[in-house]
Amino acid sequence: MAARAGDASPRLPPVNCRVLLVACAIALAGCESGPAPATPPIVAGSSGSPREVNIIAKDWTFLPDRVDLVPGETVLIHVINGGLDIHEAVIGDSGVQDAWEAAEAATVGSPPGPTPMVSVAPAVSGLRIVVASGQRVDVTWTVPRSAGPGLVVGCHIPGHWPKGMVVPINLVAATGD
Ligand SMILES: [Cu+2]
Repeated sequence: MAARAGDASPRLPPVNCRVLLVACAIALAGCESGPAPATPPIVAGSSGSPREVNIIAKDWTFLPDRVDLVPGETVLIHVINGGLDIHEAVIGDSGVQDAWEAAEAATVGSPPGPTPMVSVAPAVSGLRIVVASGQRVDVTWTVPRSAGPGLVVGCHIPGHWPKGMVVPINLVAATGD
């Protein structure tokens, strides 16, 4: 029964307080015995069952602040642009990021409108997903088995990289197979 304003608080006899304390102690002990993992286990994606990976672009960062990928797995990447500006997710090492930064910087000064077509040499093209504000683009991609450290997700719409639009990729072993 809900207490009404003006009701006197019921006074619990001392024995009930002790029972309550014991119950609390049991509840706390239960929490300590089975800590939940910080992140859920990763089951590597396959071509028939790609693992879904969400990357949210904002003005001027990405969420999450680190992207876990398993070398050789196939992922279905959802890039969601929650910002007001156009953004992109370029996945690659520093050579890939440098190539896109240079190519897109060359478009500065072009008339307003859709991002001009830009391209880089295939060897440094990586994976690039451009997403307009408020939109989502889904891309299925197989992480190269040869993927090494140094991969990041970056945005090279002119001016965005210097604002910090880059998050690291953490190459991990599958933990949930
Ligand atoms: Cu951006």
